[in-house]
Amino acid sequence: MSTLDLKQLKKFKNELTRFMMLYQFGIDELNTKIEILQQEFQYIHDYNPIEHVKSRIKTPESILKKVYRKNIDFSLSSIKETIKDIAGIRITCSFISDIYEVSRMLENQSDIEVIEKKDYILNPKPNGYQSLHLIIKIPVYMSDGIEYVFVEVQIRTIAMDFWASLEHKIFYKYNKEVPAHLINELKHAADTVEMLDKKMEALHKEIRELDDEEAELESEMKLLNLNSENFNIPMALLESISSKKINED
Ligand code: 0O2
Repeated sequence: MSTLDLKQLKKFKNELTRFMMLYQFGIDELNTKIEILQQEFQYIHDYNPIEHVKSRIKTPESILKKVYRKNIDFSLSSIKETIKDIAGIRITCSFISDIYEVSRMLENQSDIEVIEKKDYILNPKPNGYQSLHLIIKIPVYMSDGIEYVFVEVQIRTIAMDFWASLEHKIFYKYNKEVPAHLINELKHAADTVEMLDKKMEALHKEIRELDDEEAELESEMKLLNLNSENFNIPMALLESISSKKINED
């Protein structure tokens, strides 16, 4: 290999490394945002809507395959503009309502621009696939200025995730030619996932309403209303009265 070729190769390698680093930084930034939301939500609502978060960056081979498949111009700038899922984050939630809550919290951040939103929960794919997909654009602060990167965010429940990972394995095991009976079984399983998610959501709502009622009752018990004025009843007084009552009984 000539010195010139080597020099060019080294230059390209540096450019490619910087290109891939941008996506890693984009993911790091988004992970921090998600971590903050999780902690704040836990503190305010005493509840964490996110079960787990996974992230990945497409390998250069996988990017190249997409470049050929989509017939994209072979330059880093056009790849950056056209392939919007080089960086991906998957957020798994317990309940469907959490998916929309997490999505809303991310969409409301002023440095996040939502480029595309696909709601495969409202409109599942024909095979039964469900998830909420967002393509977002976020700024990455580099030493020589701001660069914007796209990140694909997939938000789904644990049950949807379970289904999608099995479907993915089956799809590749059969080299994308899945036998008809398995396609049918997967669709049935997806219907069960939908039913289970709805049932769990209803149970969760019922329990939370019960918690709210109990909390309301407890705070009401601590107040004494006299002449339209509220007075706090000291906790020690309440406790001594109730223990005295138990002893008498
Ligand atoms: P990987 O390895 O997970 O990244 P695109 O081809 O991405 O430009 P498309 O297909 O319209 O456009 O995007 P869509 O529908 O938003 O889906 C993108 C990703 O969602 C996929 O990425 C999968 O991760 C997931 N996905 C979509 N449909 C299905 C499905 O039927 N089953 C499963 N298991 N996952 C699905 P990649 O690039 O295919 O793969």
